[in-house]
Parts: sequence; C-alpha cells; structure tokens
Amino acid sequence: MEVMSSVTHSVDGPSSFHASPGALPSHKDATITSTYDWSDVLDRAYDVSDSGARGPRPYPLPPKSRKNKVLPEDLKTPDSHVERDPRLIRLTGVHPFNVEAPLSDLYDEGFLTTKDLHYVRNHGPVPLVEDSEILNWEFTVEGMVERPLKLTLRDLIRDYEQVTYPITLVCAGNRRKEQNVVRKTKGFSWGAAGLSTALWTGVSLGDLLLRAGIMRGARYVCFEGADKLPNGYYGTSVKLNWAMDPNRGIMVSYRMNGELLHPDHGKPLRIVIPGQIGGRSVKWLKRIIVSAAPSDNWYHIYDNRVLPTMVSPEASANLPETWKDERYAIYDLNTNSAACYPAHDEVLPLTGGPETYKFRGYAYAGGGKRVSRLEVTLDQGKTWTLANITYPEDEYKLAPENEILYGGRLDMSWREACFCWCFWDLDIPLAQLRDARDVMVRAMDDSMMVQPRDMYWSVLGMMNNPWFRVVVHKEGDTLRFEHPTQPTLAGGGWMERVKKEGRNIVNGFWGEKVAGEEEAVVEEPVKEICMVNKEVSRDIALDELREHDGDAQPWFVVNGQVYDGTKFLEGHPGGAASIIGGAGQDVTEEFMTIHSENAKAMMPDYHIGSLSPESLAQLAAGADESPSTSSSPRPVFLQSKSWSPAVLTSKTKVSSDTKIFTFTLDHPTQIIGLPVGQHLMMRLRDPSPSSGSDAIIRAYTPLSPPSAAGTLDVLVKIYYDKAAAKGGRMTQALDALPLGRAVDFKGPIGKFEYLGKGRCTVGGRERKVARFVMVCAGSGITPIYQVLRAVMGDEGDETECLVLDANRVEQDILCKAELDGMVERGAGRCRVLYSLSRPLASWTGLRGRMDRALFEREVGAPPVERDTMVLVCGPGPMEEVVRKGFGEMGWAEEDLLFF
Ligand SMILES: Nc1nc2c(c(=O)[nH]1)N[C@H]1C(S)=C(S)[C@@H](COP(=O)(O)O)O[C@H]1N2
Ligand SMILES: [Mo]
Repeated sequence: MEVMSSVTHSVDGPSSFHASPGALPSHKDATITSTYDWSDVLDRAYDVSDSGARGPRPYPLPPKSRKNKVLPEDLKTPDSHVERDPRLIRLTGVHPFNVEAPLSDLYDEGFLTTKDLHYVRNHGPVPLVEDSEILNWEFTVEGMVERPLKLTLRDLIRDYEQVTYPITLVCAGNRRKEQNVVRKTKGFSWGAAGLSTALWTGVSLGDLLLRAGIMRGARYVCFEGADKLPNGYYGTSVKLNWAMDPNRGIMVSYRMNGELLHPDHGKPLRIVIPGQIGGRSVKWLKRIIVSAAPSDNWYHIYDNRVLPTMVSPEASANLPETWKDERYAIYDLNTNSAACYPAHDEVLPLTGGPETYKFRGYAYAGGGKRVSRLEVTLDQGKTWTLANITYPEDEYKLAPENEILYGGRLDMSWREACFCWCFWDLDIPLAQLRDARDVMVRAMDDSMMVQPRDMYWSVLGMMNNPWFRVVVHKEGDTLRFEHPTQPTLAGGGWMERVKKEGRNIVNGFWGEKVAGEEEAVVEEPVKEICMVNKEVSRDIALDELREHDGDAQPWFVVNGQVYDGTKFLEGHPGGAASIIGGAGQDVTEEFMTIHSENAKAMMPDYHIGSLSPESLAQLAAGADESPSTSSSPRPVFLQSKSWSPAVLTSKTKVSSDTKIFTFTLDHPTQIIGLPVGQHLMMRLRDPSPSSGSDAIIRAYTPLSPPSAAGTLDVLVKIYYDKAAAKGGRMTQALDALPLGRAVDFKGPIGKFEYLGKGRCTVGGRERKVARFVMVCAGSGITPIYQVLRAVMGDEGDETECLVLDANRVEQDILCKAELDGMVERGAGRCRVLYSLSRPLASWTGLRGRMDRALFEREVGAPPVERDTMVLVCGPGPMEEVVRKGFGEMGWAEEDLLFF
C-alpha cells in the first residue's frame, strides 16, 4: 500500500497547491477498478472493535441509534426506500423530506445527534443506492485540474488518509419561522432545531485536489449531487482556498457516527464543510469540479443567499443580477444561539421546588470561530449576565496520539477552529424570573460579533439570529414559558400571538408596545422661545413677590422673571388653581416641562419684571420650608404650592404597555385631595445617564376614586423607545423606577371639575349639563373615567353619558370590565362604544379610527333642548379630529373640553 502524505495541514501557502511543472503526482492511477471487496475495505477502514471496546474514551461518542422502518406516509413517495424516525417534524408536508427534531429531543441527545434525530434538508427525492453498490459509487474530480480523477468510494477509502472529527451542520434556514411570522419569506418554516452534530469520517478534500493537481487560475470548487431536481442536479461551490486549508476541515465523507451514511444524509458519499451553512455540504456527491468562477448551478444562485432586506419576494423574481451577486451568497455561519430549556409551554411551579431554574441551550459561531460568551438578560437588554459555556468539542483534543475512530484518524489536538455547537446554562432565581417579562440570550464569537437585537429580514429568510427571546407568563402560582415560534405551521409562540393581537413584532420592542405606536408622544428638541417682554425692566423685590401669593393677584417666577397671572386666571387651560398654586413661587421646573411652545410664546404679555439673583436664591431656600416637610400628619396629600413625596409600592401590568403604579401616602387615612375631573402633577428625575438628572414633570389623572385614602393609583401608558422614535421620558423613567422610591406630586390642576348631579365648573364658571359625550383613546380614558364613575356611581344623578373609546386592539382597551359594568348597572343612562383600528375578525364592535362619519352617526349636531358637553382626551391627532369633526357638525367651542 502507498504511503500517503500524513498531515494535510502542511500546506503552507495559497499558491502551493497549484500544480507546477516540477511537482509530479504522487499517485499514478486513481481510476483503477479495484478487486477489493466489501469486507476488505471495511476491515481496513472501520475497526469495529474500536467503539467502546477499549474502555471509556475521554470524548463523547454518539448515543445508540435506532432501527427504524419505512413510515407509511413515505410509501407513496419516491422516498419509499428510506427508513426514518417518526419523531422528526416534517416541515414541507410529506415530501420532500425536510425535518427537524423537537428541540428538547435534540438537546437531550447531547453533543452528538443520532442519524434518527439529525435534521434533514432534501430539495427532492433521495437517490436510491443499494448497499451492495456503496463501494462502487463513482465520483469525479474534474475541471481545472492536471489529472482528472474518476474514483470509487472504495478507492477513496483505500488510497487516502481517513480522518474523523465532530462537525455541527446547520441549515441556513435555522430559526426561519421567526422571519416568516414577521413577513412571509420564500422559505419554509424551520424552528430552532435545524442543526445537528455528528462524527464524520472521510478524506480531506484538499488531499483529493492535490492528487488531481490544481491548475493556475482556479479559484473555486464546485460540487454536484445525484439528486435530479426541477432545475437540474443540486450543486454549489466554495472557494478553492478553503478547500485547501486544513483549518477549514472540509471533507468528503461516507460515514456518520460510525455508520455508513443514511440515505437522507447522502448515502453513500457527501461533502461535509464545518463552520459553513449545511447547503454547501453536497450530498450524494457525484462531481467535484475545480473552476475559475463560482458554480452556475441554479441552486447555488437561487438558494442560500441573504439578499438585501428591501428586496421583496415579488421584486426578487426580476433581479437575476442581484441573485448572482456572490457577495450575497452565504458561506460561513453567523453566530447564533437558542434556549432549549425551558421548553415552549413548559410550566414551572413557583413554590415547593428548587429556588432556581437552569436555563439551557446551544450556541454556535461560523467559519471556525468559537463562541466566546453567552449573555442572558431579564430586563430586555438593559443588563446582562454571563452564562456558563461548555465545549464538548474540546474533549476530542484529549484523545491519545494516533487515535483511530471509525477507521479515521482522530487528531483534534492541533485544531484551533471550532466546528461544533457548544452548550450554555444559567441558574436563574425564581424570584427574578417571576418579575421578568422575558429572558433573552445572545452569543458573541471570538471576533466580538454579537447576535443582533433586531432581525435582518430577507427574502429567503436565512441566517436569522436575533436574540432568542423566551417570554415568561405569570399564571397563578406558576410560570409558563413561551418560545418565539414553533416549527412548521403548528401554532404557538409569542411572535404569532403578538401578531394576532394586531401588534407589530418589529416595532423594536418585540411587538409589545405597539398600541402607542401612532400615539406616542415624541418629544421634540426644545426650541428657544422668548418669554420676556423686552420693554420690561422692573426689578422686583422678594417681599413684593410674596405679597402676591394668593388668588387675588397671583404672581409667579419662571427663569428669574416675574409674571402676573391675574389676566389669565379664567382662560388658563390648566385652570385657575394651577396658577394660584404657583403664586408667590418659582415654578420654573413645572412650567417649562408642562407648557407648549405656544403657551411659552404668550408669556411676554404677562411679564412684569425680574428678580435679583439674591432674591432667587432666597426664594429657593424658602421653598425648602414648605409644609410637606413639616412633621404633623396632613389629612390631605396634595398641596397646590409644594411637592409632596409618595413612595412607589407596586406596579401592576394591565395591558401590554400600561401599568397601574401604586403609591403609598403619608398615612392610611390621608386622602388624595383631588376633585373629580382634575389632575395632578408628577415629578421625577430622569435616570438616563445623558439627562443630567433633569426633573420630568407630567400631569396625570389618577385611577383612585376621590374617596380613596392611604394610597394613590395612577394608570400610565408607557411609551417605550422604538427604532423609529424615542419613547416617553417620563413614562420610561417611571417604569424603570424601583419599588420603594419616592415620586413627587403636586396639585390639583385642571379647569374642569365635576361637582355632581350634572353640575360642573369650567374655568371657575358653573354649568349644568344633561349629557356628556366623552371621546377618548388609549390611556386618555383616565380623566374620562373619573367623571364617568362619579356620574354613574350616584343613582340620583340623571346625567347621561356616551363614551366613544378608540383603541387599536381589544386587549388595549383600558378599564373595559369597569366600563362595561357601568353600562350594565346604568339602566340605559350610559353607553360605551369601542372602536378598534386593528380588530380581529371576531370583533363585533366598531371598526376603524374615529372619524367624522362616526361622530355624525353616533352624536350628530348639538341638541338645542339639552345642555351637552363633550369631554375629550387622547393624543394630539385624535383631539384634532374631534375638534374639526364636532366643529363642522355645529358644536360651539365652549361645549368642547379638551383635557
Ligand atoms: N445533493 C444535495 N445536497 C444537499 C441538499 C440537497 O437537497 N441535495 N441540501 C443541502 C442543504 S440546504 C442542507 S442544510 C444540507 C442538509 O444536510 P442533512 O440533510 O444531512 O442534514 O444538505 C445540503 N446538501
Ligand atoms: Mo440548508
């Protein structure tokens, strides 16, 4: 027998593998018809005694595989000769066979996957090869080579050095279902089990190519399989340079986990390429073609590519040049990871068991890179924890010298590249899990590339690798976990759920907060508005200011300037109370944060003078002696002239983006002190590092009824930051505020008050109404709800109410149960109409946004005989629609009240 060059990694430079006139072939005739028979070859190539007979090995061996039968569903297909494991999930109907194992089964098999559970990607029928013909299987090495080879599998085993090592194959479509939920791609729905690891035995592709002798100018190696498909034989190519690089580990293989190849995995011969997508590892290998250009095979061009994300399925049909662009072809895998435990829908009791749960899963990187860290977040990426990682692949390095496994030399000791998946785990305390909305994981590789937060959608849906997100559902005394998707058309997973709820999964927040998408308060940079009257030059003394601290002639200070609010007491949208509340004080903070540019532009009219810096300092010092710091218990919490702290004691989620924040007041009998229909101001410090700890002040209407004592409930819709726009500073800061922290309140403010039995005051003037039309959207329900509850809660009150409440989806409707309860008990006095802009098919209520037609139909022109007031609260654009619509129907401005 001929002695082969023993170490393939002695290739020392890119040009060294090209044949030169001086280099003579070491092999004279590769196309001999051998007289070796089946058993000869097996004896040499597969030492059956080496599987375990020598005692335990320091590296993993595959679990025992099963003896399967041809399944009934395959009998009527061209694959009727293929025995398969019934546990595999078929992703493309019965045929062709494209399958993945249930994710937990795959994980449970451990580092090595049996042929039974190894994923399969077949573009068409499986070629039939009789066992007796395996060794006679012929294939070629042709194209730009000096000595074209035609050889049999027998030759390959007999004449070349055999090697064995573990390799993880991953289909480029792994996790594609997630892309399909976002938007249908041209690919079928893989879950997260489109990958498997096996011990592959074969011959280094570089050895074969060297034997054939590579011509100058050659740059690619094309492969072609025996499976005839609608667009020709399956084929693709890789770079020649990689084929020659021992670090890349590309092999021609005929054995998987010690067994001759299963028909689904390429029986009898295939290419196996570590670190690259499975699509390049051509099965049923017939031809190896060395070439100057990449493969022109249809499957090389129209499969396994990541086109730019804006190329739609429709547009892609007419872009041949885009498809051919080699830069879009996928070779190396990208870094990816998934959680396998908890499994989808796994339920975890919170009590009676261990205090932690071990999250576990897999990760891999491409091109021989190592996964260098895996991080877990329980707060949507704000903070991360390192998980433990194990690399079973490294254990093969411990194999003794000259180890032969399955007839192939197992020598991983010199390898630096990683060809396999690794496993991560992290014990998470139940106490933390309970408070988490979700658990997300991301892996990083040793080139410091980290999995992205957001998906890169592309027309073939390949290489999907955003953070793997497991949603945590609190259900009584248990937690239930929800994976992003389930493979195939089977329902399940948070992505489909969120989508069905009418939300946008790619809103940058996993679809969670979409209700606010169009309503979000986008804060624009503050323009400089001139608030002083240049004509005014009067210096005002502190004492004089202090004389104006009542309701007669209220003066107040903003930015060191003094304003007289007297003329505006009536017209002030925040009501006279808020001006009087600031009388005699420096109200810069709340004034600047609450008022619009328009309001600020009005200020020169009220400007009367300025305060000296000394006076300002004194004023600030005096503010500290405000009543809120006195020790005697106050019966009423809210004070109009000073901020009163209350401690945040709980946050209760009531919809995807809305929470009730509960604050504990000074003592259990302290009442809030907020008249019905009025609002309070809330002040907290912006925690974001770039904010300089600015105070943020917003007005809210609490949920607590006027009779409430001891606590204060505020319903707040949180406007989260999104890819497209910044969210709300206040609401996000509030959301991030830990329990136990204090927030400041002040009030009441507001020009409207409901006194009961149809009596109300608007801007201090009393008015009696017979009917309210209340128009609101989203969290705009809060002030409306206060008034409605007061009206409906009093049986002696005959005022009628019609509520028009607009939302996106049913789940977004706040206080729905309470509203419906009021309608029920109200005996016709109250009607509530919900209108949804993104309803499910099953929704029987109103559909669409609020518009003129709706107002026309449900409200109409103002009635002459009965005094009706329209109360409005919602985002700006909605309020504009109401203002315009009602105006056109003949409603007078003073009958419309915008909260
Ligand atoms: N001849 C041939 N080779 C092929 C394919 C195929 O359909 N025909 N599918 C490819 C794809 S896309 C993948 S992901 C891998 C899957 O290998 P497996 O089925 O052994 O897991 O094979 C690749 N090689
Ligand atoms: Mo694939």
